[in-house]
Amino acid sequence: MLQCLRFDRRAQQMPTARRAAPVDGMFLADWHDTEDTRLKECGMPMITIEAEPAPLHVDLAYAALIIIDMQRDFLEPGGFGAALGNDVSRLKAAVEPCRNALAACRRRGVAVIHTREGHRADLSDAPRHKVERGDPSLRIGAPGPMGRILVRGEPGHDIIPELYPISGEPVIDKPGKGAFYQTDLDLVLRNLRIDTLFVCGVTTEVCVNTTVREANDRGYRCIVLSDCCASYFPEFHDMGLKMVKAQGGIFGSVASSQALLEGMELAAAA
Ligand code: TIU
Repeated sequence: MLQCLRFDRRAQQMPTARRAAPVDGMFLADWHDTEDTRLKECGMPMITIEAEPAPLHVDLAYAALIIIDMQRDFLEPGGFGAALGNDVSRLKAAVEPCRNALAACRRRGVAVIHTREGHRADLSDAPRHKVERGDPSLRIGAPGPMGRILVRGEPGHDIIPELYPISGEPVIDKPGKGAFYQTDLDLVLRNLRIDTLFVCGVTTEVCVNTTVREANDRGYRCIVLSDCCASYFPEFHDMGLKMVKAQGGIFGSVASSQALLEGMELAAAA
């Protein structure tokens, strides 16, 4: 009974055209309306989040936290990030803010999705020009201290312990930089009736930016959590965020993890 009351109230507050994003001609919020198991999470309110270029109202029932590629291969020495010549310690700054955002979303029942970049063991899904970059002894598929570089199932491919997925959190394995390319992410989001993504992960200008652009073109609203993202190049991190929020939010919005947490706390206290 509670579930129905809650759903009715939200439906009254938000006309379909505003609460739903069109995907392949379908409105997300119309997706199996009557059998939505996520509406069992009665503690998910409407929040206001201080974001750039403008504050946003977000219904957490239709939002997901997506954590992009927080894998050992990018964050720890000896992995793919290091093989590309990068100082992997630069990515550590995002871990604690991500952990806080993840904990808050888990507490409130907000959907959480993780992604991992990597390839099949036979590299049949790895484009030749991607594999052939850099020092041959450090390429994708080469042996390293965390197993074969950027290969699925190897220790380096896995998500760092601090942000490890728990039961019920989908993990999307992707062969490219964008999380929608050759994956079932769009299908998973549609089935969860998600229209807004809080985006975290690494690196800001590569996989985060590519995913945000893909999501934007598919009708999802992206809110990039600035301190939950990081780059090997601080200037690319800054520019990557600027590119998202420029021109009135051409690809989405940018907010701090603190803004998300405060938005949740204010809504919970109201
Ligand atoms: N190299 C780099 O900055 N990033 C990647 O190769 N993948 C992701 O961003 N995940």
